Amino acid sequence: MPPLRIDILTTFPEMFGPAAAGPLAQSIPDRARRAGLVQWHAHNIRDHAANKHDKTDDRPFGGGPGMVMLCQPLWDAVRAVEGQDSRFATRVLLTPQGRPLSQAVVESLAVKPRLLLIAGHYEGVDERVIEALEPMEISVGDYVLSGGELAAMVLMDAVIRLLPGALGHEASAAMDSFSPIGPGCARVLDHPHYTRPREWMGRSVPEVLISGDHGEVERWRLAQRLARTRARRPDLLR
Ligand code: 9D3
Repeated sequence: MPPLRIDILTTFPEMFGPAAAGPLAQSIPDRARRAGLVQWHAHNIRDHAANKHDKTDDRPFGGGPGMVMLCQPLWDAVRAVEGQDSRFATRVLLTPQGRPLSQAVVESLAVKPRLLLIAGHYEGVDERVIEALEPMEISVGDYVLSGGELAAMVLMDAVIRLLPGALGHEASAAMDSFSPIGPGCARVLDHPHYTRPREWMGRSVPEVLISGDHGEVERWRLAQRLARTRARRPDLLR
């Protein structure tokens, strides 16, 4: 299988660093990249600006704060970058107006051959280029970021760890039936975890976990998961 190719279009490509040394060059995404499961490239939208001052944005028609991403540089950047590879690219615009990112969305993206992520530091993108590009529009949650770049990295991390071979054997086996989130999995939070020492600053590990009774342990963990979900995330239980 050829690597998943991810292109990011942004006016701050430096935020992604070199693939081998940027913020995603750690842990699981770095191992996946080194194993040839994924490659990513950050491109500067500014390089495609056809105007005098390499402008990528302008003031909004109708007035108001902030700047609006111009149609032309983004459109030309998408066409140029998509032309670097013959495979179809799934276009994703990171925007506060997008569909909330979920594990189901992440799973749907992890099976694509190519992703084109559009992120920016601007008040918005000219609606006409969104209509022309027809990207999926995705938000990473109901809070305000300074731009879409960190949202793109969140999406990348979530997608990359799902690529076959990205997780160690142990971790991927654990995914199947015990992952607390995602379709096909129980919509419940995880149970608490403990390791050595048995007592720390006067706090003991729950007795059941050192009893050696695996059936009791599983029943206790399930009860903990349900109780925590009821208390912290009742929305997950519908
Ligand atoms: C006053 C209107 N604001 C929209 C909520 C303006 C605005 C704020 C922040 C416009 C863009 C941004 C930059 N954020 C993103 O590009 C972004 C984002 C986010 O802020 N939160 C969650 N997910 C995402 S995905 C992209």
